[in-house]
Amino acid sequence: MSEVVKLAVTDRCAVVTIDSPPVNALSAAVRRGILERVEAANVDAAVDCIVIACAGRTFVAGADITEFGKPPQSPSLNEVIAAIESCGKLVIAAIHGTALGGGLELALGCHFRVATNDAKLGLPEVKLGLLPGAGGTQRLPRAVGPEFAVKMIVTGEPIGAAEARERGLIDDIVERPADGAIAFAKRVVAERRPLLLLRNDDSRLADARADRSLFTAAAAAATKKARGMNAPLACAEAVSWTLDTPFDDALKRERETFLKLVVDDQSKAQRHAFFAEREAVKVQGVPVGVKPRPVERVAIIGAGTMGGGIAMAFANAGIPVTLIETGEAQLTRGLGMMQKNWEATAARGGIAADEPGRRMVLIDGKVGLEHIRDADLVIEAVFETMAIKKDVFTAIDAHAKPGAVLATNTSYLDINEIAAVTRRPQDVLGMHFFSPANIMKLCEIVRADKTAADALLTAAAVAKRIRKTPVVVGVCHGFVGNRMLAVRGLQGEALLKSGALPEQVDAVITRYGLPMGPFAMGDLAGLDIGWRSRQDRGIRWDIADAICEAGRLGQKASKGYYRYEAGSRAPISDPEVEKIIDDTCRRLGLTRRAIDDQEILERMIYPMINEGARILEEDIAARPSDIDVIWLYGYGWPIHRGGPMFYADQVGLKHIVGRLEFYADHLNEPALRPAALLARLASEGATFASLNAAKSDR
Ligand code: 3H9
Repeated sequence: MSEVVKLAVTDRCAVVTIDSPPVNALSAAVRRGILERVEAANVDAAVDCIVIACAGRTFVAGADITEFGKPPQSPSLNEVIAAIESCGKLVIAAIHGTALGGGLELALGCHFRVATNDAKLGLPEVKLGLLPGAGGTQRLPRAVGPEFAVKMIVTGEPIGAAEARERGLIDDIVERPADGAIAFAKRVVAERRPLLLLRNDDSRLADARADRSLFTAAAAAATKKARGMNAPLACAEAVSWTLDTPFDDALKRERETFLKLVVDDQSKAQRHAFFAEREAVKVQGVPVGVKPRPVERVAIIGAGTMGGGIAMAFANAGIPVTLIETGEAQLTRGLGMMQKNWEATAARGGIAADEPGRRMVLIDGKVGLEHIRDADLVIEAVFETMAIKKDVFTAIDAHAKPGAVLATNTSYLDINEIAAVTRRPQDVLGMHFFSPANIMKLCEIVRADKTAADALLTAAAVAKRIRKTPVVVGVCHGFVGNRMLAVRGLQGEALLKSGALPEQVDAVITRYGLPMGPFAMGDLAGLDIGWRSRQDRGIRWDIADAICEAGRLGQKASKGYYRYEAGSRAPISDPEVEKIIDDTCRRLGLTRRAIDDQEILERMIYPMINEGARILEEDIAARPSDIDVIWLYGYGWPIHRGGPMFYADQVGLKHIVGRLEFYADHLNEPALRPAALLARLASEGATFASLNAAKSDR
């Protein structure tokens, strides 16, 4: 019998314990083990009831995602659940940690469910581009009603034990899962409660069956943000079958849909993103045994938009912060902005009403750099100018305690140069947050030439503690994300010169799935930032510069690549912009032509992939999947497209190399020639996925 599932009988109760670290996923061995143990307990005359519980940190966190796409092995989860349902003895799930996906479906197949107070329950399959494939779309609506079930399944968000109890998803909250379940089972037996299976209980469906509009409205609200994704719509449709399709037929249709989605590119992309995120946090090139330094207090220098956002991220995770400014007025403004921001979240119901106050207590505002002295980690978030950064780091070096990790939030600058002004370059690195820093998940951890391994691990560990996804990158202008963004920006400018208009380029990018096109994004950020940076580096972008020279600096000037009505952020096409583009091109002797959407997509995205390949050649990023994580969590790359490098594999590297060669020739742009790595992978018929596998520690 399988070792990953154990059976012990106490007091006429069989406890089936799944023990398959790290998260008790339902691998073939676990499924087989559950089936064998339940069948054994069922025929044991000394057993009246069966408890299904888990060892370790969590109840079953779902199907084993690594098995998807491989040939199915029996028994299927549906078969395991069917065996539980037909066994005749009382079966109860004892939940702690998380009961997710197939884990919750397993529990829904039991007669009763109890959970510890801190447990979380949900069906997050949609986040992997799937629908629950083992009865979840049919049993959850029978437990909590179809309107709430469709919300849970389409968003994939779990609920806590208290809400699960209130909604009827669990029957009791217990202190210790297995003991609590046994006690609950005994009460059920003593009270002679009927053993009703969810598959046979349609009571919660009655209202929506009588008035289908109740469900339709809930499904429409839940799928509103589906934006080109297949899974949310499939989830909603499957839940609707509870209203008109017999249970077993619906189960069959659910299974068919699951099998269709699991081979869909969108699900493959979302599963790639799941593992890429987890791989990214494994820092490469760190000797075994190196440990992160302890961090209890953090100092953040600069209370502007970035510094304030970073401070909020720490306070959100309960970590005290000393927030430092150069004067009282700046400090008061910064603290005021943070308070307002939290209060707005509380007003929307995002956090409890008393949370803004509790979080503000964690922020200690101070004037003067000497106040960094108690901090284990110092994060500098001042103006993006090398001279200022050097001054600040000289002062940090003078005041920070020995062993403190010293981080700069620079987006572009050379961290080796910044580290060189200190007497401790081994403690200096980059922590590049993305705006708004309290929301965006990405943190590029920039390893400079002399950064010590334990300092690097400290920054990565701290980023995880504040619920960011850390990705370690090397030093270069713009690191990974902004370096690729700059390439896209340059191609945007080139497309305008060829004949495209900003609104056409932006429409192609948003249709692809990014939240904003490059020109609307430029207007939002302010066009003067890039203009100034180009001037500093002696670079000219004729159209972009002409737009700025016309006083069109973006939303703040009510005009940039678009015009904006007072009080509105909605971009409106502006003939004046087209005239600036035409005039500039005429002055340069360029003839503009009609550009189709496919050319725009290729010229926007393939050069980014090419730059990604160069970044890998230079070891600035450790794995192609790290680049994907950066774009997914720092720039809103659509999750169902998996990131630029994953997308490249889907399109085919040979095709991309061919198109880059074509554009390099036709546009006379040598920079578009395929990078050596990209050309090599394409010629070998290899993929970026093969590089991921080669570099993975798995
Ligand atoms: C499903 O259930 C389909 C069904 O409808 C049935 C159809 C028939 N499989 O996240 P962590 C690994 S779809 C395989 O760092 P945490 C993970 O890769 C599934 N592996 O821990 C990592 O490995 P490594 C629905 C999995 O404490 C390690 O476990 N369920 C799985 O921060 C630790 O993970 C979900 O989508 C899995 N299901 O968070 C839940 N889950 O150390 C997915 C995790 O080698 N899981 N691993 O890098 C999660 O959301 C989080 O892992 C969880 C723990 C919240 C459970």
